[in-house]
Amino acid sequence: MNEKKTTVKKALCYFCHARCGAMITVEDGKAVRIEGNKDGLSRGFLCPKGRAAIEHLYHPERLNYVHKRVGERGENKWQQIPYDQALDEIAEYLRKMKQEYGAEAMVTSHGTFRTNREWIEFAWLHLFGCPNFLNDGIICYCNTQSIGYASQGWFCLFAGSCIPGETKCIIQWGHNPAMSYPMEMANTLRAQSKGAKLIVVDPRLSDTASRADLWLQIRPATDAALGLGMINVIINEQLYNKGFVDQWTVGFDQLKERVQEYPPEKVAEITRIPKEKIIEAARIYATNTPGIIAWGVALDQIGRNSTQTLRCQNILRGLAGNLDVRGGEYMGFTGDMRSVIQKGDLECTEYLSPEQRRKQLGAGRFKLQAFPGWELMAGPYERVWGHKFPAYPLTHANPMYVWDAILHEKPYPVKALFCIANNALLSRANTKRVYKALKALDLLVVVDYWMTPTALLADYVMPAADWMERYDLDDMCGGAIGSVLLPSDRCVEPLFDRHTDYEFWQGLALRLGLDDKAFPWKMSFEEICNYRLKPIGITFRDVLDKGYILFPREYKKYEKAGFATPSGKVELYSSVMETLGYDPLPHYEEPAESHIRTPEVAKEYPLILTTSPRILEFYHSEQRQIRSLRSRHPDPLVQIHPTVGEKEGIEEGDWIYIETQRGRIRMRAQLNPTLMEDVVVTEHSWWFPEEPAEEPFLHGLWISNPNVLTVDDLDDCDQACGGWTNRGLLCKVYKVEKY
Ligand SMILES: Nc1nc2c(c(=O)[nH]1)N[C@H]1C(S)=C(S)[C@@H](COP(=O)(O)OP(=O)(O)OC[C@H]3O[C@@H](n4cnc5c(=O)[nH]c(N)nc54)[C@H](O)[C@@H]3O)O[C@H]1N2
Ligand SMILES: Nc1nc2c(c(=O)[nH]1)N[C@H]1C(S)=C(S)[C@@H](COP(=O)(O)OP(=O)(O)OC[C@H]3O[C@@H](n4cnc5c(=O)[nH]c(N)nc54)[C@H](O)[C@@H]3O)O[C@H]1N2
Ligand code: SF4
Ligand SMILES: [Mo]
Repeated sequence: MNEKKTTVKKALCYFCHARCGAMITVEDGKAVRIEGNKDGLSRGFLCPKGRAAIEHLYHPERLNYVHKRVGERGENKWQQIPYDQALDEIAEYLRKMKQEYGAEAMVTSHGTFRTNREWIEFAWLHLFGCPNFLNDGIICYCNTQSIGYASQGWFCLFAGSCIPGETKCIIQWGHNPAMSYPMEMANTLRAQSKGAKLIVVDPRLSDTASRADLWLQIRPATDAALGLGMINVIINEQLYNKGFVDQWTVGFDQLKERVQEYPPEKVAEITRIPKEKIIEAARIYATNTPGIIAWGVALDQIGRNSTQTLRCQNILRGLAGNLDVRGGEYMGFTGDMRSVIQKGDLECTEYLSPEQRRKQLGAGRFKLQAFPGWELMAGPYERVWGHKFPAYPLTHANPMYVWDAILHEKPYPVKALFCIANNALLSRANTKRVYKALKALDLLVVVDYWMTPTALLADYVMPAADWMERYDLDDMCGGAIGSVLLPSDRCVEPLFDRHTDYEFWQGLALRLGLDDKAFPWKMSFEEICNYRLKPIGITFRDVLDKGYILFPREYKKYEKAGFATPSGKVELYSSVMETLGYDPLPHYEEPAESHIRTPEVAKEYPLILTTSPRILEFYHSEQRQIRSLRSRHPDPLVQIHPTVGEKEGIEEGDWIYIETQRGRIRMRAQLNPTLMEDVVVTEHSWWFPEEPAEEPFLHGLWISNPNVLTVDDLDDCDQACGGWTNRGLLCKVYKVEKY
């Protein structure tokens, strides 16, 4: 009998941002076992999603071949064609489209960072001449990044910054890492057990809040007021780091004047957090240094208060002197990592003409996270960090403008949309409008693992290879960006006609003749990794052999080169915001819908809706097909207070409707006595692969998808970045009598 050929491959799990290390046993070319990599940064940890990766790889419903539409859009009638033929046809379409309408008539659409691919796609778009990259980053972390660059020339991230034993205070603000980043949670608790104070800001007692030393139960979407109140206390009680503030910040006096408008009593009224707790939180944060304010996605999703809250957080960090100190907020590239060719260096942004940049959809209104902001911040970044200023987290077209351009050809027609690693019908606000726009397209291409609701509307559905079928070299989230390199090996050859996302763009680039320009399109992905590493004299394989490279950290780098802002200092008063025409100091605004701003709406819809919390078993709309995961969490859940249950005759587990002015969905009720009485918390991204595919069902798109409820009016968006409001809307709930 022949012996089986067995190898063990070292890869990274890409089912969330944590990038846990995995060891995959491969027998005769087939992956048979997965375990956590004990020698990796994640110390052997794998959550249930990671452990289901083999089920995911070989799942019978995975897309294995290109599906080309033959029936009406949404009819679920397809022809199977070879991948190369599909690329030929799409390239031909793009050539004609560019001639007739210009390169800006296409848009690419993304969810969250799943592959190491966004920068490659930027290179592609810039060489093609298109400014329209659309990304859920607008409501997820990219605000944090752009505002961080504007305020102090870098953005703050928990991973890699928190050092148990040295970090003295952690604020988890609108963030529940117990579900969303288990390793971050473990590190938070480790730091707490070594003396750090843990403050959690959340309208409900989340798993993270239940471990807090101080829980601030906040009215949804009023977080900017809390930030301003804490700054007020820290300044008025003179708790700030005077040496740092005098030497390294600008705008202290204007800030001091502004925050006098936000005394703790007033902030208590706005946020519903008792005044004493606001004062206590400010004192704890300012006197327990070094400390960290972790990023939380809630703050990216509170519309008009998003940029304002994130500005406050950066100001708090500056006032406390927590920036770029050990155990505080680590920033920037260090050591040899400075010499590695960064993703931003390869984005070919300089090939996109100023004329094309100005066509970016929405950039005339929401300027900070688009080319106008990028252009202002690029100079200081390049001066301090010595690399090209990345476009990928910062230059976004705005979805609402994109839908308008598709539906009304305003300000110009958009004909083609490419959804890559994005289930747009589930992720974007106001699903009805997104649906209309997708239906009106000339060309919709979806690159995915599954036939999702979004894919069902496509002209071409391209099967994607997953992380076990591709290589990667990452520099995020396992540690701090700027000081770590994490490699991921290909465990098995791509199955069937699946291709990597890189091969998708490479195939189109070569067909469209983009390879005569700056990006090395003829290289394989592994060769590009080697190219990036060449300046430090190692190869991708060397990094794989080592497992990862953690570059030694340096702190207080600003003492040598200043901060990467226009003034070279931490800008408490932001010159970038001012130049773009926004308030250079933070302020508070009532949420889009509330008892105070829209009392007439509150009469019919008296409850406050937040559509959020992450579920350990699922990544957004993914994994609903994976039996081992779905069996642990079969139905969508909505949390309500027991008093609401009593009033509406709702019991635990009942199906209930959640309704806003825009529509209604149903979920199963969970009675949660720790909620504020009038707050309703839904899960998000629910669809049902087991429901019929063809229209009008689209795999249950309309049943439990909370984006049927969310709002996409431009006036309700964050005015600097364009993020819409998923948290802090008005709703009502009532029982589904028959289901
Ligand atoms: N109401 C409400 N809406 C929200 C949120 C919320 O809290 N409330 N959260 C928002 C946030 S923060 C985000 S980041 C977005 C997330 O939105 P998305 O990132 O769009 O998330 P998914 O819905 O999981 O869709 C991703 C799709 O990509 C596919 N995929 C996964 N990996 C790969 C890959 O490597 N290559 C390719 N080609 N495909 C891949 C998956 O199968 C899936 O169909 O949702 C946003 N929408
Ligand atoms: N298992 C799993 N992990 C994930 C994901 C996933 O889908 N599944 N998604 C990934 C992605 S893309 C993201 S963006 C992160 C997000 O991860 P988190 O930042 O942890 O996001 P959420 O769990 O949506 O919300 C965090 C907390 O915000 C609270 N909250 C709701 N509204 C408000 C408000 O107005 N103010 C405040 N202060 N708090 C509020 C909620 O009650 C919740 O406990 O998770 C990532 N990790
Ligand atoms: S925490 Fe994230 S990276 Fe780690 S195993 Fe789970 S899904 Fe994968
Ligand atoms: Mo996200």
